[in-house]
Amino acid sequence: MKRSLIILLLVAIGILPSLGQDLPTDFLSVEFHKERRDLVREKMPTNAVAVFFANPVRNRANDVDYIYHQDPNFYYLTGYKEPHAVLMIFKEDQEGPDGTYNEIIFIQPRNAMAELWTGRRLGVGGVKDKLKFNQVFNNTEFEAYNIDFSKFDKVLFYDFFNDVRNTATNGDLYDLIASFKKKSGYPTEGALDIESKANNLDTETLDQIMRDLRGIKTEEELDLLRKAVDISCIAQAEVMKAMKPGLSEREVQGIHEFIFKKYQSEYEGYPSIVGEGHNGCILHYIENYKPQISSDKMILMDLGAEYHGYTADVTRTIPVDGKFSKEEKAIYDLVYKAQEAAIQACKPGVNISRDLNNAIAKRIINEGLVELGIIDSVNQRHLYYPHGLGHHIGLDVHDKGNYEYLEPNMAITIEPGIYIPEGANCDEKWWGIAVRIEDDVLITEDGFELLSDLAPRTSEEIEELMKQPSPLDAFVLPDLDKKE
Ligand SMILES: [Mn+2]
Repeated sequence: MKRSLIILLLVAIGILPSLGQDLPTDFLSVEFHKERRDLVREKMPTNAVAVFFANPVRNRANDVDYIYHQDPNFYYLTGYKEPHAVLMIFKEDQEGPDGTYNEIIFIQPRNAMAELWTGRRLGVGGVKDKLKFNQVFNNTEFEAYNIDFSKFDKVLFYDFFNDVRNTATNGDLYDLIASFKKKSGYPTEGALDIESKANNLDTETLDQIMRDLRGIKTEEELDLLRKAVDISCIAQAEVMKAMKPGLSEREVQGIHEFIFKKYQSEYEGYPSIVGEGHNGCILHYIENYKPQISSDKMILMDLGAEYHGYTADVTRTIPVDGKFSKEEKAIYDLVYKAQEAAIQACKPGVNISRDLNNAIAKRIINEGLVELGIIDSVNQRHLYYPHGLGHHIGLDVHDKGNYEYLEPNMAITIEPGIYIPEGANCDEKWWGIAVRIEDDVLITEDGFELLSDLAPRTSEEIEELMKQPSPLDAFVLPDLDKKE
């Protein structure tokens, strides 16, 4: 114990080399991040600077914070995973005391005491060495950093939400934002007004640049995304084997998330949604509170592993007892039919909303609902399919990307659903049936590639897989109530 504590201390103050050898090595490369910054610079207007801030630290309660997650734009451009940092990318070369530069980053300083508690920091040396930035300073130096923002035609940044805590530490994100506002002439009270928008402050252009870039995935990104999707699908398949009446929604969530972690996924890309029966009608049901799921219901499971920043988004809906009832199968097969048709139509040039949803998925669902007698006409307004068909995935589960038309190397979801709540205006045999099938699709030069093919999709394949035993069948824990 004592020895390990001393080692920890030595590492924390930088005397020992970092213990990095046993860490994963398949993160995005330094070259990737640099190339992305060069592409931002290329897309910037002339005589402009782009300013990116790290994500804030979020407090959970008292002295416990939520696990820190870097702002995806910031991570995409730097690889830096720590808070309290600001990055500036200049369109044109700038002259400084140490020569010419076109980017500069301010990061949180090393601090032996803080690192002992919360983990290693890269510090200025680490950012130079590992992330290959030349101009690196501690965030405490930003306030005194001499920059005349008024000389630029455009100062590009994302507007602020005024939700950042001012901590006792000098140079924290609150201070960085305050210094930037002061230096750039941003109004000290409230948000940006029309008047200041008339000057060189621009809070719109940067997001379009980031959408253009992040919406098209590189091979390096796709390696990570494929991994996240494969892991999520393997989890869905394993849960199909392990599913049985009496499990709790949370336990089902736990099986998925255990498998994510078994494959070294750091996080879930979004709060896991596991809803039995009518709970599936709540689109973002994350309470997952039902203690015992019933044999006569379906369970909707929408979960995504996040692997090295990239998140999958896969949904399967399965019968708890392994066999779809007649009504469940009718709705399931209809959603599948709509989804499969939309997937098959994925290719460059098409529009998700107009060409894939309205012309295909929605039409098929409405025609099917008429056939089943659930609605009267294909044009009837209803809320059984109330959401969009799909979205980009990547560093964000609802990733940045353009939606005008699909292009090669875009990664999107296709996720139609039908949700019939209790008391709906149709035969009550349909009540409580909620189905979503969500798959992840890569757009290729001439069509698409289904990324999420490791989890069965058709009702027949699902029933077949659910017959298989699971190693979890034998996993029995002591009963808490029986404790002496
Ligand atoms: Mn989704």
